[in-house]
Amino acid sequence: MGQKSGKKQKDFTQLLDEDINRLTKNTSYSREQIQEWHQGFLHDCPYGKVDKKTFIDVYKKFYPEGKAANFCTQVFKAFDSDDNGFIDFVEFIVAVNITSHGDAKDKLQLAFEMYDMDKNGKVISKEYKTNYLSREIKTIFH
Ligand SMILES: [Ca+2]
Repeated sequence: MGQKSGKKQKDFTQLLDEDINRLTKNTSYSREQIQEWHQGFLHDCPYGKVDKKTFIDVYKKFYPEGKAANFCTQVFKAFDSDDNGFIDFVEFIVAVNITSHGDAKDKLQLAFEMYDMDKNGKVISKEYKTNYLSREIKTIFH
């Protein structure tokens, strides 16, 4: 779809074996969990990556009173480890894992639900999410 030829572009929708190996090595998640998250990630992000605008839009739902843009720019930068302007699945999982110290599975799930706004998966109160996420983000930047 109108992609420039000559430069090989990664297909962000594909979860390669090397990606899975990297994630199972660097996180506490199993291969099955990672594949499951990947399915959910693609459901919400069909191109397999999140750009800054989408990311900020999602965050605005948690922080409707403003400050979202500044705040999100920082978080986005932290997640986008190769600085290419997109958060891909591997970056997302690695970043979430970094912010998770004990209860990794629950925290991943919670973070993932940021991208799960349109699905009626689990019911967690908005207030709880907001408090939880702001605490997590403070941890990253302290
Ligand atoms: Ca990136």
